[in-house]
Amino acid sequence: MREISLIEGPKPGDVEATRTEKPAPRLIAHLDMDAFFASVELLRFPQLQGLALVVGGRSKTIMQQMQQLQAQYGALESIAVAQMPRLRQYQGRGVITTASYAARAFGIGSGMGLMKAATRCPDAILLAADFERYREYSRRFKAVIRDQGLSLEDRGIDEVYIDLSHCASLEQAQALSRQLQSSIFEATRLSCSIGLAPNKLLAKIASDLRKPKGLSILTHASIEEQLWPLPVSRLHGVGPRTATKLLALGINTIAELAASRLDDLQRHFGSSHSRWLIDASWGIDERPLVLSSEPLSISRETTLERDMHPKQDRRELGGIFTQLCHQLATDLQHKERLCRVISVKIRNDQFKTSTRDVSFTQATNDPAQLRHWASQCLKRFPFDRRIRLLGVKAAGLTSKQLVTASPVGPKSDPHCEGMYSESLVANGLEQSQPSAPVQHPLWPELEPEPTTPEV
Ligand code: DCP
Ligand code: MG
Repeated sequence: MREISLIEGPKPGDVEATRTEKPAPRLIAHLDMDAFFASVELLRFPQLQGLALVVGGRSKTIMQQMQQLQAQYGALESIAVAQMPRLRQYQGRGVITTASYAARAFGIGSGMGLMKAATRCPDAILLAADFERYREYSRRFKAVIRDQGLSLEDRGIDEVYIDLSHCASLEQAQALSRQLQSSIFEATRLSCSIGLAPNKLLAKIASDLRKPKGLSILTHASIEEQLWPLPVSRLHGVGPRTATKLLALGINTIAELAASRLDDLQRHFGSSHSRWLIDASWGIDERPLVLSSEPLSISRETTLERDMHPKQDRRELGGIFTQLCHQLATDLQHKERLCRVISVKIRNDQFKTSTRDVSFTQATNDPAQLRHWASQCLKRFPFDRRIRLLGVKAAGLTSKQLVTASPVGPKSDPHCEGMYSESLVANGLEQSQPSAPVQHPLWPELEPEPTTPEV
């Protein structure tokens, strides 16, 4: 058997590379389910196997149509394919949550508007999302991994990092990964892809190299051959904005990024972001696994029925915003969590998504408190366009007991202790974009008075 050789490579121009002690070699697996929502749907609609299928949002029309078909045919698997809803029939503003691989061949995929997708693949079958069902399958596949005694970092509904550093060789890790794929398939009838690498950054890229049912290895030895030819956007953390800026600098591939000079990048991206970009291009990532089953954040968001004007639709928006905060508070209370960070997300009519967040020391799950902090974030948006989507997220979660026992007591004025930051978000990847807070006299006018903190 070959010994694992996955030790972090030296950083270019990094003085720390001269240090004598080597970090302990790690072996990390990134496991990602294949076309997750679509695959879960195929389990109950086997007649759609191999066809172009997209899962949309919670369209009432589609759900009613499916209920009628179920009543008519008796069982979901008996429904004639010809009778099922098609993308071309869809009218509305919903987006694709996922598309089957057959549908992706038409150039459609997650995040694309359903009506736009209909122009590319009008005959694709369209199903409404059933999030409760996807969460159940998510629990099941993660349970299979945990039942094998493996430590995992939960990264969301269909992906986890697994620590395989205990494996004596790469071959052993590969065998274990194959076995995991089989066990997950046996338990759920769903397939997944796994990437094996010395760190999370490379493991995440590796799991995407051979989908579906892939098992890929990405070590420092193969960076030149496997990592460098890829476009910079494949680095998890390089969003469309950064990718566009890099392209303007003539940097398209990860190899070009690796060959670029730190001081050149720093003129455009700032110091730590530039350092991160160079490190990432060399496959360097020392982030530890966060081996907790705790949720990292809880969020609520809604795509508005129509694009709303921040001023003219102020009352309606205020009501929707308050409702989101109340729903978020209920979610936190059900999970017995308090939060110390609130973030507000706004997508405008040009699909540009921005977030503003605020952190505070007095953890809370009180709806009025959440609304108060969310309003503080709201004040810092420029509001120069109509609004398409509105979201509120709670992060910095702690359990209620932990906070009660915490030595940090309530501050006399919890509204003066917020720390603010902001970002532009694209495809879920955040890019820091600091700027001065902009005071705005909009929806905060509707803000209810915060109640006394409950802790
Ligand atoms: N998802 C979503 N909205 C997005 C992206 C994804 O609701 N913009 C949901 C649907 C996906 C699931 O999350 O099924 C997992 O996302 P992935 O990016 O892992 O995509 P898939 O699992 O669908 O496909 P792949 O096989 O490429 O992983
Ligand atoms: Mg997936």
